[in-house]
Amino acid sequence: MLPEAKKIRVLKLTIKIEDLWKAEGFERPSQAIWLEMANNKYEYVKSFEPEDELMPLTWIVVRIDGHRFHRFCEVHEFEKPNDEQALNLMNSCAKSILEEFPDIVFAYGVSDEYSFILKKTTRLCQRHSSKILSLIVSYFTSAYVMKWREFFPQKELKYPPSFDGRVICYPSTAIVRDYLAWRQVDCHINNQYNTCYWMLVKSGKSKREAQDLLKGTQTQEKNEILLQHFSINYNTLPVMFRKGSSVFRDKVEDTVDSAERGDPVEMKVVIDHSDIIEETFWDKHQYILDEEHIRGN
Ligand SMILES: Nc1nc2c(ncn2[C@@H]2O[C@H](COP(=O)(O)OP(=O)(O)OP(=O)(O)O)[C@@H](O)[C@H]2O)c(=O)[nH]1
Ligand SMILES: [Mg+2]
Repeated sequence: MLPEAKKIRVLKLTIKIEDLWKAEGFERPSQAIWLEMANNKYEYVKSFEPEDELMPLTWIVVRIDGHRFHRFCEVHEFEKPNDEQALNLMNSCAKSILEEFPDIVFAYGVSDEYSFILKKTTRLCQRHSSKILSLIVSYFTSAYVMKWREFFPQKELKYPPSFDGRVICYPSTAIVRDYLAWRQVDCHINNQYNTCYWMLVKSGKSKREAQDLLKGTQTQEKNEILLQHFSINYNTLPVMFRKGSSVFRDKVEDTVDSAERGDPVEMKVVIDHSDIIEETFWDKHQYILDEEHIRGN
């Protein structure tokens, strides 16, 4: 449909040209033909649209990140440094995305960010970058709003959250594994720092004092601060805080009934907090990033 302003312009143009047609003794063209001619005249504007088809046969990674979530978390009084319910809400949105888009094979999330990996052969949105990105960002954001009450029944959502996003193509599985390792190392570094920082602040230190105390400290020293000052063994903190969250399809436990019936193994989307840097996870779930398997589909 043409917007009103455009319709009026087309109509004015029609009237003027109609006079010319009449003066030359021609029949008045039908409105449908006229609109088609007008459309051809304006169609050139499409040539300004950028070509944004992503490289074929590359893993597509979409990373979304909460926009100004520092403020969003303050306004909604999230627990510091980790709000379990807020993280569960993020995970639930990611799970919905995997359930909606079969070509997304894996997702990894921490804090206010989530990365989604699309299989190499995906033809989702004909691999148009801006379409894929806007689809995932908008789906995640509306899921976040829709599910808010489920995770925060006592808290009002005070203003609309928003997420930004980017798309990156990786040519090999090894690089995708490194990408995920990078995000999980980041999760560890930030979580360890934030846990120490907020324990120091909650115990009465000023924010500046806490920052100064932690400046230049290594992993081991931070663990010692936690143990000596607060009797906290970092490794016993909830695994979701330390390792982040992975979302992927996994085999549902075989039931006796289904095995007896010879049913095919059912896959369902699960949320997990494994170490995804080590081989163990990938040995167990080879099918997730298996290119041969993906090509066979
Ligand atoms: N209290 C609390 N804050 C959180 C939690 N998860 C994320 N945040 C906040 O969200 C921020 C995420 O970091 P960034 O993405 O770098 O910061 P941002 O404010 O979202 O800024 P932009 O992404 O650049 O728009 C953290 O610095 C925290 O302030 C949580 O579980 N609890
Ligand atoms: Mg953010």
